[in-house]
Amino acid sequence: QAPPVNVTVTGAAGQIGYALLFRIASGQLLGQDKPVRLRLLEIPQAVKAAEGVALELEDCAFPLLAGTDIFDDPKKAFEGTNIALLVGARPRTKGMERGDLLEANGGIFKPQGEAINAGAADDVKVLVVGNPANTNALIAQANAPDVPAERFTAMTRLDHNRALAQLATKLAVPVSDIKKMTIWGNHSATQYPDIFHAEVKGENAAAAVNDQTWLAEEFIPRVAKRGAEIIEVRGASSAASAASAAIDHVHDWVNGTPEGDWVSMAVPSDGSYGVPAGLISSFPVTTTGGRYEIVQGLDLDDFSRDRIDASVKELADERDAVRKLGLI
Ligand code: NAX
Repeated sequence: QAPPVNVTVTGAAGQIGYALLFRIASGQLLGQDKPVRLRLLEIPQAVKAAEGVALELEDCAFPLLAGTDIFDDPKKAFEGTNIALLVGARPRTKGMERGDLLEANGGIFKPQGEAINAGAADDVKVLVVGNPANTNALIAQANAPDVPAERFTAMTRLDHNRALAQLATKLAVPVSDIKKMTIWGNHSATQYPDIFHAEVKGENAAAAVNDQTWLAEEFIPRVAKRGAEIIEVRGASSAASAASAAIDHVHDWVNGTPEGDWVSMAVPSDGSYGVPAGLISSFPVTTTGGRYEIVQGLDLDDFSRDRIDASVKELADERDAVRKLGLI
C-alpha cells in the first residue's frame, strides 16, 4: 500500500469537522487506494472534544485510516501536511463590524499561513472553508511566501452544488444532466451563480429555463442566500452539505474533472475575465494531474458582467481592509 497522505483539518471539533472527518477517513476525499493520516487542529478548549471525535474515528475501523493526531499548535498540525482543510474560523457575532471580523480571522489565518510555509509538504494543497473564506485564504497565502500561490484556494463548491440542485429542480431533471455550472466572485451574498454557460443534456441551460424573472429574482438570490435559509429552517448553519462540498472540491482538484464539465473554485486570479490578479475569486476551472486551470474564452453579457464586477469589488475592498490591518 502507498504511504499515507497527511490531511490536516482545523476546527476539527466543530460541526463541519464532525461531518467531514469520517468521509475523509473512509476514502472519499482522495480515493479508495489512498491511506490517510489525520492531523486535527483545535483551540485548547476544544482539544478534548476533538479527542472524542478521534475515539469515534477509531471505532469505525476504517481500513484507510493510518492514524489521528490532535494538536493545539498550528506549527505541529501542519508539519508534513499534504492537504490542509482550514475550517475553523471566527464567526461574526452581534455588533461586530467587518473590520473586526477580518482582524479576528487574521489572528487565525496569519499564523496558520506561517505554519504551512514553515512545515507543510512540498506538494501541499490548501482549501479554506472558514469564513470569510476568500479573504482568509488570501491572508494565509500572503503569509506563506515559499508555497506557490496557486495552492491556496477557497470554497465556493457548496454554492456550485446548491445552484446545480436549484436548476435541476426547476427543469425537473436529475442533477447529473447538468454540466458547466459556474459561481463567480466571493463566497458571500454578492456571489454570481451563472447558468448562461451551463448545459442540460448538451443544451444551453439559460435557454432551457427561458425565464429571466426566475433567474434574477428567484434563482440567484436563493443560491446566494441559501446559507441563511438553512439556518432559518434547521436552526443551525450548513454542516453536512458544507463538508460534502469540501470533499468534492479536494477530490476533483486531486483526481481531475470529467471531460465536458467543470467545477467552481475560488483561486488566485491571473487577471482572467478582468478580475484583478491575486484576488482569490471564484471561477470555472478544469483540473488534471493535481492542477487546475481557469476556463478561458467565455462570453459575458452585461447582466453577468455587472454581477461579477460587484462581487469582485467586494473582494478588492476586503483585500484593502486586511492590507490596512497589516495582515497581508
Ligand atoms: P463551528 O463553530 O461548529 O466549528 C468551528 C470550530 O473551529 C470550533 O470547534 C472552534 O473551536 C474551531 N476553531 C476556532 N478557532 C480555531 C483555530 N484558531 N484553530 C483551530 N480551530 C479553531 O463552525 P462550523 O459550522 O464547523 O463552520 C466552520 C466555518 O465554516 C465557519 O467559519 C463557517 O462560516 C464556514 N462555512 C463556510 C462555508 C463555505 O461554503 N465556504 C459554508 C458553511 C460554513 O458556513
